[in-house]
Amino acid sequence: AELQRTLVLVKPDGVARQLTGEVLRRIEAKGYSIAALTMRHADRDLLTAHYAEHEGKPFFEPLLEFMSSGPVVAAIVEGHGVIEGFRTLAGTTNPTSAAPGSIRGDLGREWGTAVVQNLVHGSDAVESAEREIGLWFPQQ
Ligand code: DAT
Ligand code: MG
Repeated sequence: AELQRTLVLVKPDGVARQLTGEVLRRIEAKGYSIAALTMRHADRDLLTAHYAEHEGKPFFEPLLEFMSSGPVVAAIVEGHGVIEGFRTLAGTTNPTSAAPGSIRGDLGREWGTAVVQNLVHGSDAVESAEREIGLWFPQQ
């Protein structure tokens, strides 16, 4: 697979639950490289741009509320096939049905909130990865 970059976020639930190290450990254990790393408390403008594809959906407002509820850790992760590879490490969106062995499957659960809180974000395509990296790491 081609050498790629992806944007990974440890979401506010992951940071609050002290799972940042566990997420980064799994990324590094897989053999991917962390090329940049930062912690920040995202504002509405950044999150609206980041999640533009979901604007207008019923979970959009709860998603922005959740994502701005605390700091997130953002990373640029590099590796061959890393875009698909990190999404496989993360597991499917809903932590209830995410496979055991994945981050969401092992560590996530449902909380009965209007938005699914699932610990991590990973870009889903080359174009979205580059767009998202530009938002979170404007200097890269
Ligand atoms: P993913 O994060 O797996 O790429 P997504 O891009 O479809 O999933 O959605 C972004 C986030 O929004 C997701 O991580 C959790 C939340 N979400 C998605 N679909 C949802 C739904 N039907 N109800 C509540 N929250 C949802
Ligand atoms: Mg997505």
